[in-house]
Amino acid sequence: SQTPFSEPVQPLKVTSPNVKYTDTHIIADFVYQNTTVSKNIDGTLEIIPTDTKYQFKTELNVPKVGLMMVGWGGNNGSTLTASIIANRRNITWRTKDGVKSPNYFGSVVQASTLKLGVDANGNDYYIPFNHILPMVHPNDLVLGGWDISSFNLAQAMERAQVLDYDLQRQVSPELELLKPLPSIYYPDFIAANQSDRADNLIPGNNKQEHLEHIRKDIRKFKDDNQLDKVIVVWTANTERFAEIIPGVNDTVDNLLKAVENSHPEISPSTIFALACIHEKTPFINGSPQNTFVPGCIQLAERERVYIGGDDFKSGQTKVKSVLVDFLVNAGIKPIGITSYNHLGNNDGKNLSAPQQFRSKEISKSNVVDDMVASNQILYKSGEHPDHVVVIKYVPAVGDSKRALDEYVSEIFMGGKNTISLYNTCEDSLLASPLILDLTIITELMTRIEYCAGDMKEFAPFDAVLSILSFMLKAPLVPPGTPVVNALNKQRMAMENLFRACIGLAPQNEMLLEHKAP
Ligand code: NAI
Ligand code: DG6
Repeated sequence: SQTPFSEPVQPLKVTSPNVKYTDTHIIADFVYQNTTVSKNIDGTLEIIPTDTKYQFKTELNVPKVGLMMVGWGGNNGSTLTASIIANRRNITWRTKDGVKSPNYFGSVVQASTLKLGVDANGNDYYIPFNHILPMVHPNDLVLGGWDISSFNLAQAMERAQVLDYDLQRQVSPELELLKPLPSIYYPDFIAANQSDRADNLIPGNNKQEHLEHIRKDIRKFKDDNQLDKVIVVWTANTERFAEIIPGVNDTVDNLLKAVENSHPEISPSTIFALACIHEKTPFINGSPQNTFVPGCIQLAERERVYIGGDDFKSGQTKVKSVLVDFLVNAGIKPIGITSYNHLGNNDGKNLSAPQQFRSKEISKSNVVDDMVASNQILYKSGEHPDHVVVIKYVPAVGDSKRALDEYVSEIFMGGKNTISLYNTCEDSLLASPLILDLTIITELMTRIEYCAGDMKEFAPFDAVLSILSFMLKAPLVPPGTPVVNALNKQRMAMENLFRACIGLAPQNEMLLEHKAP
């Protein structure tokens, strides 16, 4: 098997009676402190601090992991593949601004740090995010996937027009050897304007046979590359929403029956998700459509296979999930949020069709709900800011998306505050690192188990991986549980869970050592 391209990272050793190390695992005792609040009949609050004991067991060995992308030949898929090769081989390239070298900027796991604690002088001590627990390095991922377009990855990279020519030139020979597997194409689910690239298709119209075909592809990829695990990420075109029809996709049995009957409302992305679940392979949806119809979520829960989604949260929405959080927490009341985008890549072309735009409009529109609901001083029950999302296809700007936002807020004594933002960047250079974060954190989660209450043995987390929310616009959460959109809370959830796995208390910024030494 292939020698890893990355340097191994020594696992952290925490000195604490709450943490045990074996040759293969870290086992940490953790007390989850919370507060339950309820309202009495007389309107007073009943407030009870709670302590729940957990044990977290994390496997230390980093396995050999394959990443299979659906839509591998698209802008994100080709950009990520070329960039990983550039990083692996440390390829530098010339631009009019000078010589550039590869990096993983934009990846939380690879390019951000987290505060571990304080040093002897009380100064913050930061470590790379990916040192908190052993994680797979992107350079070591074995890449593969499917596309309805037959372009090899070199042609796909050229078509995407994202990376500089001098870099393309150098990675092309290696990319030419990579060719997406044929995929499933149900024309009704993506824009009609995509039909001219659909020349790499699994034959026939039988959806059960398509599902079996994808299962076989995953198994073969795993065997051929001697992989321990595969993670599949949907970075293919945005599909229209599937209609939720009782008797068709509302339960596991109905959904599997509907696939057998090739029901027209079963989308390609749902077929991929089902194939992955059957193969015990985590599946992440980077687009906005409702791939995870109720029957699909139920199957993932039943089979205990991780799923995550929906829709990469890259630029405009990430800023929104920071800015609205800031405004509302500062006691300022956003009343109107207007977001325009225009872009000229194939994603923009696909989104120029009304049904595909509608999927994106939905995922971009719900992102302020939890922040609005958190402040009953500013917003009465049911009150919500006006929120409008516009996307236009302008081929001339290519992958360089423009995002214009206006936030109008009500301030002190009837005043108004207007913030305008203008953001330009290559869309795929923001989205590609998110594919890595989603893959790496999902893989890590497959190595963490927990035990609490009267559980007799360790078990995996809920199949719906809400811990991935930081990277996703419309986070999928276990049915009946709250959705968190605020970016800072999403990051805290990740950091604190991983801290708990090595027996450390959640991060807090009280800095008592400086205030009350
Ligand atoms: P793209 O249009 O360049 O790539 C999508 C690829 O999927 C194409 O190569 C297409 O041939 C392929 N495809 C379509 N249906 C397929 C199927 N059933 N099976 C296999 N392949 C299929 O789009 P891009 O820019 O790479 O984005 C991919 C997805 O990620 C889009 O849905 C987009 O909305 C979403 N997204 C992108 C973000 C970004 O910043 N680039 C951010 C958030 C989400
Ligand atoms: C136009 O909105 C195209 C979309 O695919 C977005 O570029 C993508 O969803 C990123 O959106 P955001 O809001 O996270 O920047």
